[in-house]
Amino acid sequence: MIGLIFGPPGSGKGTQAARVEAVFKLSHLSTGDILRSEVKRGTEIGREAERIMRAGDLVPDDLIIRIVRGILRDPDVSSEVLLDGFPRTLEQARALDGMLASEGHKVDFVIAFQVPEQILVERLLHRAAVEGRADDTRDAITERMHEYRHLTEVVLDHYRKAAVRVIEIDGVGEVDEVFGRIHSALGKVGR
Ligand code: B4P
Repeated sequence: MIGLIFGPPGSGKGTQAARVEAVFKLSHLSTGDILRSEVKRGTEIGREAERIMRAGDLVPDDLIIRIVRGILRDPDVSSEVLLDGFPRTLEQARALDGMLASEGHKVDFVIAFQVPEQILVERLLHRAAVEGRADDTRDAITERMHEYRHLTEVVLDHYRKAAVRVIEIDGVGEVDEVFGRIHSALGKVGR
């Protein structure tokens, strides 16, 4: 079972993925978390990614595809996975489809959040005040929204065209309320 959690920056991907993982027994794999951990450890990948992430840009496709391929090939990683923040470009989506097809799998569902941009910006600025994440500055947020609209949004159409079940979730409201919507929608698809 391979699920994707998809949406613009600040839509609640990481927040809700942790809950979906706990309730539906899927392994949560966040490319953003992986990159932040590489930055923190000062690895070669981290050094390459740090400046790009800080500016709100996407790291190069080949870098992130290499990371995800390595993880999905790891025999210790469960085959029941919830991918958070990946794929973020068409090239990443095609690479993921290829990796899964070579094992006889495909993406089973996409949870896609809808949240107005004004609310996204408010949430990210609030997080900036609380956590001080390097990419939650006003300039970086503007760039992340731009990258989402120009490079990432098309990934959803790619999966719609491939007849993958896309579960649209209204991401506005309390965290528990949003999770309730996901819970009932995933229940209906037999998770
Ligand atoms: P991510 O870590 O994926 O960052 P994000 O889009 O901001 O989502 P996140 O999961 O952290 O936040 P959430 O919406 O849950 O990526 C960071 C960067 O890494 C990217 O910009 C890029 O540079 C790089 N990257 C990662 N993957 C990549 C890839 N595949 N290709 C290339 N580059 C890649 O939450 C946001 C805030 O809203 C939180 O403070 C949360 O508490 C709050 N919130 C959530 N739900 C809420 C609700 N219902 N109500 C109120 N607040 C809520």
